[in-house]
Amino acid sequence: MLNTSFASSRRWFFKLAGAAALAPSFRQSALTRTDAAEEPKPRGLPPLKITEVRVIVTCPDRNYVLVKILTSEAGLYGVGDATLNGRELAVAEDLEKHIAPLLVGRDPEEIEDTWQYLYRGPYWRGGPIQMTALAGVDQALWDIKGKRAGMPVYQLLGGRTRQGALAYTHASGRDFAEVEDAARRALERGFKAVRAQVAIPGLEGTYGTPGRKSSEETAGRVAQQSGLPSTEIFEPAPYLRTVPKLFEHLRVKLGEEVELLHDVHERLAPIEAARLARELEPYHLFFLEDPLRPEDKQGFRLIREHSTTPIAMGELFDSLWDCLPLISQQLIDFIRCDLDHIGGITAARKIAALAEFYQVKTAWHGPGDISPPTHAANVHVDISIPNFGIQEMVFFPDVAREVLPGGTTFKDGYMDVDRTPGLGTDLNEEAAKKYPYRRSYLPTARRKDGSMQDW
Ligand code: EZ4
Ligand code: CO
Repeated sequence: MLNTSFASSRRWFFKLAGAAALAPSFRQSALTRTDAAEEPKPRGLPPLKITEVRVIVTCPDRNYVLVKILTSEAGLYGVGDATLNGRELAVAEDLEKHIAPLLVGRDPEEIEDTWQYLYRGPYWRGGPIQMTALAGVDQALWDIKGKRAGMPVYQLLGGRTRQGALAYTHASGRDFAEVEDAARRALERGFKAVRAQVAIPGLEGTYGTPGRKSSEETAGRVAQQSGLPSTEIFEPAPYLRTVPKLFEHLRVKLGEEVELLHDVHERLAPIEAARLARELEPYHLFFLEDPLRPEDKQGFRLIREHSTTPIAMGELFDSLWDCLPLISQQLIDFIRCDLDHIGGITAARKIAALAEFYQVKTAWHGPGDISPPTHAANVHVDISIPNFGIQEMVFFPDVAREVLPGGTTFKDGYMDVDRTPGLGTDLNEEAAKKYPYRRSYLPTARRKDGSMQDW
């Protein structure tokens, strides 16, 4: 409350100070010419306040944490996504117990100031839980601002720079033929770019592949293994032998035109990643995704020194400052932060602007474990910046669309958003109640000798 009254009195203070600064004679003549009829009418929109912050945890096939921010204007609210896979309740508690009380009474239009207040205000800054909570608030505030302006968020960000956002989907399989089939289905659906992942012979479970169940990647796959995390086995040697052969197979069968991508999922050591990037060169990947752990910025230099395969990184980053050395030293070609974990649109537009200076393009994370408002936020940024690269996407199941209607569209390989004011997504709170939270974790991975491995 204190904050709000300060903010509005500050505005009046500037107005009065401005008037007092005018030369007395001018002021005098202005005053004599001013009668009651000319009393300045209030211009622009009336002041706005945040009246309530609702945190909704729901599991329409996967667990999602949503933030709904209500305002003093009847019917005006915003919805943001604050989902952190496997730690959903920690973010929900942070929002409910610590952040909501700070927001009620504030002006929802002051997005940047709210971002700074929630980031620097607690003294303890950053980390995935706080940054995801902040992203949820940030998205909801952009949604409100867009609705209030009667404009889609991409208009507030500067307007369209492109007709749509080139999208990529996932194709995976137990062997090369299954991956090829999945890729062909994606191409039939209109995709121009496909991320390919294959199970590694002799290893139980491989990131991004269907295991023994089916070859269809759906947004709901991981949530079905509720309970405790499963364990997959990873060994770099068979992985490094298999992946180049997969892409040789795909290029032979699918030709040169389709854009192919591969996600290492932070599983390699720098010298292994350098070898893989080099051996993949003949197959001209659009990019090799997340080769190293997020902690290891220096390791990217080794990859760079050995290969011209384009490198993408960032879905595990939770700080703008994580992106800085990789972009400014041109160690990557695509920055692919998650708008739900990096601090929302406010963070993304700064990262994109920084990347523009270094010819780095964006490829925001777009998996099924973040919900439609983040996917919408991705596309609003994608279509309004000059240095967009590509957009990862999934198709949400009907239950998720029932809870979170609206959002992105897909046609002929491109994502888009329509002209709906705000983010263009909504939240059906009644529907959300039908799908209560189910404890669920991402899988973990170990080496054959039982030691811990990045998943
Ligand atoms: O494993 O979002 O590029 N996409 C990915 C995802 C991540 C999940 C983790 O929560 O790497 O599938
Ligand atoms: Co990834």
